[in-house]
Amino acid sequence: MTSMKILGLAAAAVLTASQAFAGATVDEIKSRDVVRCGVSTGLAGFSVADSQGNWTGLDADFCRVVAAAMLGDASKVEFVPLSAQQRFTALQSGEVDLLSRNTTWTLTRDTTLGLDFTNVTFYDGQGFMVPADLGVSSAMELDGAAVCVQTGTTTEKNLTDFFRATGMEFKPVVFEALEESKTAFFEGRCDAYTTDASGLASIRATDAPNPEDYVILPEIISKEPLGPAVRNDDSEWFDIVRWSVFATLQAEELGINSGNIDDMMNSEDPNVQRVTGAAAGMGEALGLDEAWAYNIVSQVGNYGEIFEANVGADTPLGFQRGINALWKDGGLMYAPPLR
Ligand SMILES: N[C@@H](CCC(=O)N[C@@H](CS)C(=O)NCC(=O)O)C(=O)O
Repeated sequence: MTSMKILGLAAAAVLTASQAFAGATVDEIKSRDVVRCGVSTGLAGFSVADSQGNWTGLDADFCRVVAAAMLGDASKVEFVPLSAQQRFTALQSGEVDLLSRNTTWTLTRDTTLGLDFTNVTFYDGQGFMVPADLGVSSAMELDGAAVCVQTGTTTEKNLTDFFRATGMEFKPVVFEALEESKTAFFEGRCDAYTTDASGLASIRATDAPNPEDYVILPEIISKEPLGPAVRNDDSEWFDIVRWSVFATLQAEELGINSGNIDDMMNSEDPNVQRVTGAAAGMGEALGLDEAWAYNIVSQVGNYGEIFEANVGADTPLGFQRGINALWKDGGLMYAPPLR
């Protein structure tokens, strides 16, 4: 047999194996009629449940975005709260269909855990929070500090890197549960608390007995691009999640929002028509209804609406868009062409 033929057979075998899996998650979600979405156990602004079990937050909304695209109904989400330590096993074992849980996209997670990151929904970076009466104004003054940190996170690793790189000493005080780590910090068992800057703002605004008593230090010691992840065995599902997120960005870029999308149905602009579904083809390409993006924007909103409602200037977190602005406004948020 020529080497060409052998190669050809090997390629065919690979194709058959991947075809067997293509769409398996999609089929399962369709028959179950609900998307199982892994979220944090409770981080205001990102994913937090109220006493009725209603989840809110940017990560929770991206679960809804995917359900709207896939099932035509943003409410068809089963939220599964997961600690940092539990999250990847829950995805690998099929307990959840996707993670939308302040999870950082890194090389080793992408390559060794059998998962793929689809997008970045929030560009973040790691920082430190200290009690104001510690009298520290820079992370460079933390030599010898006891630092509260959650295990199973990039946070834990960056913390070690930062202190090694700066030649300072520290004592990690490690917790699996977010709740315990916060309690320990607010009870004064650590000099500093470290996590993603978004998490620090959330914890300071919603968990501190008095937010004014705590200071977030200016240094950002890492890159934490946060976004959804799926198992790497179903490219159809991967595409649906990825393009659902992109649709929220494309809608914002075109000025389409939950309030005006019905009027936008009459637009003559082909770019707008591909989002509203007035021009067919995008839904079919994804194996979805042509109203997939219409359902996302009308039921959940465009990216800007999701950002402002959960973490924006008028929320307790009070974030400016910053690097999370659209590319045309000087930020990093960019969707490839929806065409
Ligand atoms: N982005 C980092 C950290 C994510 C993380 O899990 N942070 C903690 C501290 S804010 C958290 O969200 N905990 C929520 C929970 O355990 O439910 C990562 O992906 O490792």
